[in-house]
Amino acid sequence: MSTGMTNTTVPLGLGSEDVEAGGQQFPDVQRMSEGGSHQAWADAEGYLRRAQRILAITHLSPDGDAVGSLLSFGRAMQGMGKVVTMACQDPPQARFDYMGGVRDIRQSAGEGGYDLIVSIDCSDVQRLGTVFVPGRHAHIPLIVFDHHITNTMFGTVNVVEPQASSSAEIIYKLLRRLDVHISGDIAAALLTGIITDTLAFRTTSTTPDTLAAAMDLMRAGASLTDITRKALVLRSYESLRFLAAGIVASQLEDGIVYAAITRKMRKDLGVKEDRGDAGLVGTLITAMEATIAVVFVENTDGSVEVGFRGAPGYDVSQVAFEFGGGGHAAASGCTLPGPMRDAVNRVLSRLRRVIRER
Ligand SMILES: [Mn+2]
Repeated sequence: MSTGMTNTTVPLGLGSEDVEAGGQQFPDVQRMSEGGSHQAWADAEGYLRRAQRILAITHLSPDGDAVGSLLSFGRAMQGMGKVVTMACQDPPQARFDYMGGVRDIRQSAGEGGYDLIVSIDCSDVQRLGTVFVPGRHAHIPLIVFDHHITNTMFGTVNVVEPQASSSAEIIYKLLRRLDVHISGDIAAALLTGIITDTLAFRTTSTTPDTLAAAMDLMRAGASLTDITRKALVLRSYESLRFLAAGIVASQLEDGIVYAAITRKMRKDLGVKEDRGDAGLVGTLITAMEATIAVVFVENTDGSVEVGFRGAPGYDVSQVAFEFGGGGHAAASGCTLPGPMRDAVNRVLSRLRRVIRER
């Protein structure tokens, strides 16, 4: 689960039909298949085997699943003799430096001459950020590998499996299909994606297939304890203080626990950059009284980052999607324009409806 699932360019208030129409931006390339169907897998495999120069992109504000899936995919394709550019609009956090090659991830597509683009862990085309330049890239076949239920199916081929715990689990399956050797580095990157998106095998998305993949990756040399500590447990002292202040500032009303972190609060805490919610929303949903947790963080530009968590039985993916974002039933996010007060009011009134209608 990522904390900052955002979508800054889809205007607010779009109905799902509008967003789906927005997904059809590749008129030059016939859409071949959708969903994680046999056909989609076969088509994806065909494209990957034929490709020579691949641009692989993951989402902005990359989390462990984004970084781990991108790196493992990139390394494996390089192992198959392909030229691969791995790209992400925002550089990965330093905590992921233990993964070999994480500094090879570039912040733009470069010149390229690509014959294939691969999107990993992105639910819509906006999540590709500035790396994807429609004028230069829209005519190139695009394969989408993703597990977000809100995926808009924006690729030429869409391997979208919402039941998968993580995109890393899908990439693992891909590498097994392609019969590529899974080195220790690739295994560590894949296990990072699985561990971070399942919060160390604790989410409802964790299945026997997830555990089987993790077992196989441990056998290939990935350390469960080391990765769990580095990718999930350790945090900076600054973010610990942010978390504490957020918990103190939170309120509980009708099963909704929420916190609004203003620019002033961030300044007082010494948090200068826009760095998400430091895990605050994931902490708030651990309150027994909470059915939904939501955190609002005011960005430097005045926009408001919103993160949602739902207790089992509550679906927060649809709410985020309606506000132009996306995600999973249990974890989702969006970005709203300021001011903070308006963003809070709009979201809370919508969430109260979710609770009433359940
Ligand atoms: Mn993911």
